[in-house]
Amino acid sequence: MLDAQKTIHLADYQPFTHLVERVDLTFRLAPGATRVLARLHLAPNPARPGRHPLRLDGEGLRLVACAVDGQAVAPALDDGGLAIAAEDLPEAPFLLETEVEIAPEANTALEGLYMSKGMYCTQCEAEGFRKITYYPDRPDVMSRFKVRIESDLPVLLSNGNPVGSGPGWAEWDDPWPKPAYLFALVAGDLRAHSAKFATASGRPVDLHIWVRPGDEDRCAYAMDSLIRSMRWDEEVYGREYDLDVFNIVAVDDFNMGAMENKGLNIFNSRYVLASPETATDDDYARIEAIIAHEYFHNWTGNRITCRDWFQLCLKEGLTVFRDHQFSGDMRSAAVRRIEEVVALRARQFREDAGPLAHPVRPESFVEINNFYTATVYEKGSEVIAMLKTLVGDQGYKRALDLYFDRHDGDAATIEDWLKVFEDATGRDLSQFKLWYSQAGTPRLQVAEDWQDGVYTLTFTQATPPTPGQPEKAPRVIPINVGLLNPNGDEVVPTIMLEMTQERQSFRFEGLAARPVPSILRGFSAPVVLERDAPPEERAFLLAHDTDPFNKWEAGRALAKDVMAAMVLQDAPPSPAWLDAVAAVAFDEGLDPAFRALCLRLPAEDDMAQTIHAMGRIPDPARIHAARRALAGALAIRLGEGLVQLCRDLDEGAEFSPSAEQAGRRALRLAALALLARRDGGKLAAEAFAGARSMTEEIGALAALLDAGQGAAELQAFADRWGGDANVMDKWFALQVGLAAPGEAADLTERLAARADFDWKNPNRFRSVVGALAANHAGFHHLSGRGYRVVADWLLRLDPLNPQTAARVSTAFETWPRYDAARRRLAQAELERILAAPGLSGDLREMAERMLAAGQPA
Ligand code: 0A1
Ligand code: ZN
Repeated sequence: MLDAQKTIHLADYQPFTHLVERVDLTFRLAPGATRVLARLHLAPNPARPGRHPLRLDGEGLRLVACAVDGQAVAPALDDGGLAIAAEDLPEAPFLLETEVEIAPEANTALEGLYMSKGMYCTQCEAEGFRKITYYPDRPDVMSRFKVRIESDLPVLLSNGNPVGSGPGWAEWDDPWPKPAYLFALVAGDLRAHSAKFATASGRPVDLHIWVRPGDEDRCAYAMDSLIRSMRWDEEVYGREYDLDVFNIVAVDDFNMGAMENKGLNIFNSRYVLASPETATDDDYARIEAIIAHEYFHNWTGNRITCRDWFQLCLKEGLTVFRDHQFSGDMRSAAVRRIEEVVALRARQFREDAGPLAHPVRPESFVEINNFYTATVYEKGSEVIAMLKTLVGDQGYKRALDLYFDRHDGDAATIEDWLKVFEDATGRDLSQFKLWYSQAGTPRLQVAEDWQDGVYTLTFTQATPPTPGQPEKAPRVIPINVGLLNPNGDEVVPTIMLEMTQERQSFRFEGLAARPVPSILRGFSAPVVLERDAPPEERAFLLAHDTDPFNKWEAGRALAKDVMAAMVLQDAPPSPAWLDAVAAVAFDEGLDPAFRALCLRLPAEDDMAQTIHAMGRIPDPARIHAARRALAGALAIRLGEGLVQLCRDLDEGAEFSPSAEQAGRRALRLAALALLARRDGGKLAAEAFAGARSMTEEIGALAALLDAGQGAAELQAFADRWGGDANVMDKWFALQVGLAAPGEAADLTERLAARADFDWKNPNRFRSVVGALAANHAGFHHLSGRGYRVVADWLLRLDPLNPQTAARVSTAFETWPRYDAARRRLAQAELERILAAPGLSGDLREMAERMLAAGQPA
């Protein structure tokens, strides 16, 4: 199976040979030998005329029995599934019954049916159902599922509505046809946190969040987020929930964040459980966003699903876009937008600039699990944001209404999606579609001209080559622009310039003075704006721009200019930048959350990306030193004002996870971290000792570690939280993330030797190995130890959990950016991975794609 890596192509799509009209499943649960009985009501698919054999996917199953219309048959079996010859099948509808045996307790890959701390659970997206039973495991085969679970465990859950239960059994019926990837089953000794919801049309819904005993009191925020999500989807998209119950289950062993199984969402417990003592403000925001995301999938993903996995962005891009809208409505939209863009640049722009770059809708893949990427999710969402900007709010609403009307119950494509926009708005989207097929981040250059009262902006777009795509055609780029007078007044409020050509000019007439342009407001397109603005102009926009995103962006661009000059020219920290940031930091008219964002320096990896894009080779050690020096200079510039900030913001009010309080805490902690560089961590140590929330506790600890202090506090933290895995993950990640470049790899190994380093748990693995990969200067240390330690752990994890190993391996995706010595070291580790006997297909595909960047084009 592992050697037969097959590339799958979008162009080869064909409907499945058969329809699955109904499915009845019975599970007899036992850890070492679970029996799965499947009754598939099949019929020839009129979309595939002629007689066809029946080929079902199945992996790692022991077939016990197989019958067609009650007659035993012996299908052909191979590593990928079973086949029954056309001659052995009726030409009319028929019943296929199979019985298989599987061993959930031996399933370490966390895909299919597996066990986590005594509880059974499933993960079927993308192709996990084939590890449960023989089935056409593809999203365009939709069917009605009835499930019977037999087990002595007290809580037995599946999709849909409960239809019966008794001692040792329960039955579930899902009235909505669905693909197998949305199937779910959970069985365990669980406790519920419950609530009731009435939909807009009056349907009562029982809501339950199921957790391990003892965790019930940490579900309130997730439940509140769920209820707000349900209401929001009704109010904003007119989408109601469609079952009598909605269940969420928290599990500790989970490869991803969460999963939208119909009526039975399964979550990584870190995105459900929260209390002020254990969860940070960022955790609360993420829980709110992920609960919303999974809930929103009920319409965008479940009721309308994907025809094939190439269309993944159809559900993911749209659902991310919807969860962004939701979070923007629940919190400060401006602050959320800035955070989205920071994440987009850190993850998606990075991916787009390296060997793993691929289009939002890829055209081929080997292992679909490797395509749950920032490009499909985050860029997929940005593409929809652009569509909305182009067609306007009303056009977007009409298109979405048409999408739900026209495609409810379908397995749809990007063509279907774009067609509803064309039909609803009359626009031709053929050029826009390039956003789905062309990889790479467009670079946008701007030239200005001011003559006789006419101001002209001329844009030029170009997209660098990406794997398999040397040439790119110009795309449609909505560029939101506003113009300011030199006195700071806005003379032209935001307008959208629609760029469609490689080079294009836009004229503004009737202006009394040469304006200052504010370009790409709200980050209206996922492009890199290349504009060498003088520092005074950036400082001016930071002080005066009315668009909050661009106000922040001006400060960010200035910080990057300053850091780049420090790294490349040994320049000192620029006083102009220090003054500009000080003005924002102490401006009480601004939202504290916004001020905190302005105090956050660009990340080291982001700087490396920027320096690389300038055509220079980034030196991780110099970037690290420059960033620290810049923070030190800022701490001195802000002076005693920092103490005042910490005092003013310490209001001691009762804890609330509100965005308003979180913003104040963020600003206070930013000030505390800067102060720690000057007072040796005195105030941070006090803050740690008196912390009333996890945000403060971990924030103060971070400030201490960053200032080279905090050994005692680190120990105290572990003593206090040793029994809580989700909290201890923070403890591991924090130390590794903040370790000095030369110490990060050794620290990782020391921590990995601890008894509580349960490396088979994906959260724990990521909090240690993933944290080393994210420590830019530590991972890229010239000793090669960072690369070595990460590669060692990938090789260790791969045989047990290939999916998580493959995801963490993206640490290496930036290797082509660096100098020859580092490239050699990284390349050697990738080659070592590829040479490993028994390597999984997942990790092999990643290593091969990353190494291909070293080959001449
Ligand atoms: N569809 C889920 C994420 C998810 C994707 C793949 C998984 O296994 C390979 C698991 C979960 C979401 O978007 O939330
Ligand atoms: Zn999703």
